[in-house]
Amino acid sequence: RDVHVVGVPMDLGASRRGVDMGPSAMRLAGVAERLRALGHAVEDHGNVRVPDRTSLTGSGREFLPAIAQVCEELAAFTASVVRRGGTPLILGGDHSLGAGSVAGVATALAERGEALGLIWLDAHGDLHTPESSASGNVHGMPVAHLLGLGDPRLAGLAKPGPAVKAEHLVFVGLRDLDPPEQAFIRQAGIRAFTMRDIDERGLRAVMSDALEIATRGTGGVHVSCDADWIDPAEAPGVGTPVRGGATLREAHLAMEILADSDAMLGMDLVEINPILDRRNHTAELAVDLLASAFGRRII
Ligand code: DIR
Ligand code: MN
Ligand code: MN
Ligand code: MN
Repeated sequence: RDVHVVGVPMDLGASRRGVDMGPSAMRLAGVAERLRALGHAVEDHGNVRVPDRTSLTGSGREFLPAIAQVCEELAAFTASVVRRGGTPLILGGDHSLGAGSVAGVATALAERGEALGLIWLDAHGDLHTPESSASGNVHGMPVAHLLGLGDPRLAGLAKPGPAVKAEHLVFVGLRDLDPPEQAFIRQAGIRAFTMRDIDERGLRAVMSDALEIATRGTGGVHVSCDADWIDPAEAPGVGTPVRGGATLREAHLAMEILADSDAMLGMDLVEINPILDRRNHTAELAVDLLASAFGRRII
């Protein structure tokens, strides 16, 4: 693969500061070198420009216009990479960036007449609109915007929108949904695998179903991985830890199954918060998981 890495040092979408340092943490953990060692051509394009939080006034949803500008630049990047046949790899940064990364991949696919599948690995649904969100945090909103809901500055980034149809979207790892998100999942018939599904059926079966949903009728799959889908015992350095997540082995197996599928068009690895980490453990884990997602084999 031709892997094109970009960092998005953004923490405007979250309450807690620190995920803006995620891209540095993963670079220090050797992300480019690890992927090169697997035989990929890797180019690191540096970071998308993100305004520093202290240079802005307000909080929460008031950061949406600034986030939308970052997402617009990011969408242009991922679209151009996919047009050239490359694989965009986005290092976050808070998950509000997903409204841009995924929109760009969807735009490039739409130009070939293809729909985009989306696998969202997360403890959370990220399905709020600015109206439904209690926290106002934009990292809780990217999926709604990718479906074409919410604020047009984020929802309108994919051309033609929406970026993703509900039938091509699937969640894996959910364990913390707000009531409006639960209602939306039921009403819109969104396919969602919770931690209970993983407990009961095993990761292999859940991931096979997720891939089946995201590949049926699509030209490929974008994988948006919020590090908080993994259990905080393994991944303590995340913006919003929730107990009861995927184990280390489940997370690797999910990535290995994605690699075997050969369906992945691009990937986000987001919400790494070095301030809350033990040393750089969580970023190192993220880089290990990326190696699995990009085809690392033991034998
Ligand atoms: C919560 C938390 N649902 C919110 N969301 C998080 O603020 O909207 N998403 N942490 O990653
Ligand atoms: Mn999350
Ligand atoms: Mn379809
Ligand atoms: Mn998320």
